[in-house]
Amino acid sequence: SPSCPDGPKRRVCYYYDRGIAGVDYGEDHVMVPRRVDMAHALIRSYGLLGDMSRLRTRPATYDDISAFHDRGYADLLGSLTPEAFAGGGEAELTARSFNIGEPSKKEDPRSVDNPPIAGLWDYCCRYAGGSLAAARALAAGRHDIAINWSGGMHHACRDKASGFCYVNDIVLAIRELLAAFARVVYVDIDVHHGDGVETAFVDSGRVMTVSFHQGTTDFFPKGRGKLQDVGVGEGLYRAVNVPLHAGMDDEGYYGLFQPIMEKVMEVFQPEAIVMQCGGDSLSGDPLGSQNLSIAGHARCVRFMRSFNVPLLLLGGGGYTINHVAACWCYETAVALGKEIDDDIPQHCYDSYYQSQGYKLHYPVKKGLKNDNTNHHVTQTKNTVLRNLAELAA
Ligand code: ZLV
Ligand code: CA
Ligand code: ZN
Repeated sequence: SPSCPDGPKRRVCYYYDRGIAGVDYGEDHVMVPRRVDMAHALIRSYGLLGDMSRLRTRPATYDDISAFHDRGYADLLGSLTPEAFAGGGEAELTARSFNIGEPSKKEDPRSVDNPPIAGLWDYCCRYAGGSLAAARALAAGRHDIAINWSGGMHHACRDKASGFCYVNDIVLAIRELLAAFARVVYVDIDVHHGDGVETAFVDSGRVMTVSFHQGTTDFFPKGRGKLQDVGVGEGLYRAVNVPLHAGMDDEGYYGLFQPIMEKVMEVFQPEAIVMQCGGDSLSGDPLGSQNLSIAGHARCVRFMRSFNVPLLLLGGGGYTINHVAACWCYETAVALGKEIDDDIPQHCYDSYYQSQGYKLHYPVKKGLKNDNTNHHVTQTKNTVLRNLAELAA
């Protein structure tokens, strides 16, 4: 029945907008929005579209976006074109002041994290509109799980772009959920720290943010997400950070994720969950150095689903596009409570999966060094659980 903890059925709604697939960060950029189109094509080829409602919505508006973002920044996003930027002058200077088109290494065009892409405003309004509509579907009680794989842009700040993210759809969605639910948990399994979301709610007693991430020296976003960062004021102990070394495997990851999220749910009693499912924590990612399999990544999604609390699933990072698409397709099946075949059906993108033998579940790196010692993992877990116990007291 729908109400049992790991019950097979949930009412799932799904947002997909093909206007996002063609967005181009630039030839040398690692972020490829087409991966969402690839995930969608896979989801369709497995016949999963028939098991979910499709969320159709208008793009987010200027007012939706400026509910969180600075108006000057929203104005810039709404007016910037690649042509105006390339013309130099005022447009370029203003864009750069908001961290758009700003090379971190002078004269190296590849060092631009946040390029002034064509159709920028439209792109932002579409992925943010999807997350807002998903949040509204949960708030209205129309669905148990809502999915937007084009969302999850966790680095965007109130007044600047960061880490490939321009508008923070997660913050917008959480604000929407707070109109209906007393407390919301945010959990982030992208390999990067969810800094934009943590900052937005760092002093909130109603939002608990949890990020698992690579915390090695100089890893982006540098200096954020330390074990000791626990929130402030009303938000004290309501920010949770789980920094990891390179090479984490499925077993070690779940050994942290399961007890920490169990405790979070127990002490905070959220009425809704938002999960950022960035695929750059998967084995072989060119930015991350973790060693998770798709099954290991999805096991975290299945665990959050088992609480039977309204659940918003979002995308995020992930830079081996065939791996990410396979992962988000599998996680869509997990949301639906369906097991799907490992053999990828024939479809428009199937040549992308040749390197993984046309299987959904590709093998993790065998013999990769795991820099997370048992001692370090135990210490991290105990520190986090001790902090969480402060909320129960
Ligand atoms: O997956 O970048 O490290 C959610 C997400 O979490 C940096 N950026 C910046 C800050 C100073 N540095 C170096 C500048 C690098 C600029 C070019 C790349 C170009 C090619 C390949 C990889 C990168 C790159 N950029 C790797 N890591 C970065 C990070 C940003 C990571 C954002 C993760 C976003 C969507
Ligand atoms: Ca994370
Ligand atoms: Zn990431």
